[in-house]
Amino acid sequence: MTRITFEKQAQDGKARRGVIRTTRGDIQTPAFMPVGTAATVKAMMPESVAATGADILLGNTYHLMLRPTAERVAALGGLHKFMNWSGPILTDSGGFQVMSLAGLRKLTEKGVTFKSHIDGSKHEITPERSMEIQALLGSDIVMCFDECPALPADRDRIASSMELSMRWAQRSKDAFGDRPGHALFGIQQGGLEEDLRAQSAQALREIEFDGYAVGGLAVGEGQEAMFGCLDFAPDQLPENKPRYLMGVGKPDDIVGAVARGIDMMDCVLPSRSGRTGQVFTRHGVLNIKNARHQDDPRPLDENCSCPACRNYSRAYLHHVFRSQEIISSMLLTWHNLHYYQDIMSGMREAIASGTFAAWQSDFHSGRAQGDI
Ligand code: PRF
Ligand code: ZN
Repeated sequence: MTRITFEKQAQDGKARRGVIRTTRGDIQTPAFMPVGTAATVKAMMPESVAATGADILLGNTYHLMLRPTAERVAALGGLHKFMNWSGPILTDSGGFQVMSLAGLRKLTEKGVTFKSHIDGSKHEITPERSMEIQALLGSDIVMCFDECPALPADRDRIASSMELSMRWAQRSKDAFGDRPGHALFGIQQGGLEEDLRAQSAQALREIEFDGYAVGGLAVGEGQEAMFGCLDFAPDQLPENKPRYLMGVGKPDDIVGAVARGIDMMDCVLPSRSGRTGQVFTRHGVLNIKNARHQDDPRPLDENCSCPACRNYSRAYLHHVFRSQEIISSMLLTWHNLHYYQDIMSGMREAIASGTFAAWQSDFHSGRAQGDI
């Protein structure tokens, strides 16, 4: 098989259930992609990440180009071999991470120059260089190089940024070339404006991509505004290709995005929160640091089948968190990733059986707003 394909198997309202077939394995959608920024999902062995139910990981151009460098990863056999993950990998293109992490940045028509957040050294990413790095890494799903303004921003700023991203999308496609077995995804921009989103979608459809991302959301606008945009943005993208919402989100953001026609998402939240003691459960969010857990023999979530919930009490997890033991990050990350994948498989089953609305109201009922 030489092409990455998407097959939509069922639809319930706007929610879609499908499968993306790659040479490294199938991705069941809606899919949640754990973030493995620096060639590791922090605190997790790759086989443990797979055991949570993840079909695909996300990696980052920005981090890997700085350390250990894309050339070194390529010389060592590519990112899959380097990090011992044999499933598909999607890589982000770098621009978004430059804007959020790098010091001293300069944006031109050509690309972006910046200083490394690690050692202050100077680097440049252009659409062409981003394609080259992602090819060196051996990424299965390559993202276009784009620019993402923080919100709120002036309409003029959002429009000119979107237009630049569309010129970069064409340059990304030209530089990507024809690489059987590897996919290139375009990224829609345009802030919260329906007409700018439509223009962006039209430009991307003309270039033609293997999949389409909704970029530029979850950058400070809040859930209500994000959902407002997701009420029209996914509909502007091709119906027969995967739609990926970048960098989202909390469990209720993910459910709301799938309800609006999104097929793929990624977020650091479940893994990062695992390291800071924030635990996601079907009843709401729990902070294991809280002293009220110190004598509690119950598991985090009695309905969860992850190792943290099967084998350990809240009291133990509280103790190892307070003692800064490494197993705390391992167990809480495992639980959070397992919970996220439970949500995804629950949604996939509900969409397939035409019961997504009921699943959604069940998901929202009995969830506390504050700490549980
Ligand atoms: N573009 C890219 N990566 C991203 C985003 C984007 O707009 C976002 C926005 N939520 C997260 N990651 N390339
Ligand atoms: Zn669990």
